[in-house]
Amino acid sequence: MENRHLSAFLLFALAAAAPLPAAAAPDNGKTIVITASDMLKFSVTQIEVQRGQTVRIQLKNIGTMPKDVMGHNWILLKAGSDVTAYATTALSAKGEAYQPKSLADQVLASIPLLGPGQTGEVTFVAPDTPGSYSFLCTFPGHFQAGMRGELRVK
Ligand SMILES: [Cu+2]
Repeated sequence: MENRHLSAFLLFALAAAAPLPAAAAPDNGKTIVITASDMLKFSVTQIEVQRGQTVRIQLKNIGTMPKDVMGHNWILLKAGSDVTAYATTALSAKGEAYQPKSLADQVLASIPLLGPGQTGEVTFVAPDTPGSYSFLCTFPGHFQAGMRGELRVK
């Protein structure tokens, strides 16, 4: 009897702890799939969203080179951030996977560094302020080679 009570309790606890159904994006949500390759390019460099819209970004590293020489991430910065300064600081933040903690307050959303064949994603709510928001890959040399783009909030 004790055991039955315990199992019932455990089942309840497991159900309560179960994650919510996959990031239930509302009907007005938008999903953008971006690929990144060994050619130092994002497949998508212009994204348009409505303010307050739920946005899901999926980044796929379709390259084959090892992560430590050709990793890719996706960092979206807040309005007014200096994207070049962020990229420059990130160069020396290898220990933080090129996402400098000292500038974390400038980041709106991010997908951490991915190796070949890996996929990452992030869901966020688009800012209420219309305008242009920069995104970039901060693996050394990639932003400088053009791995960057713009999310426009309308
Ligand atoms: Cu990259």
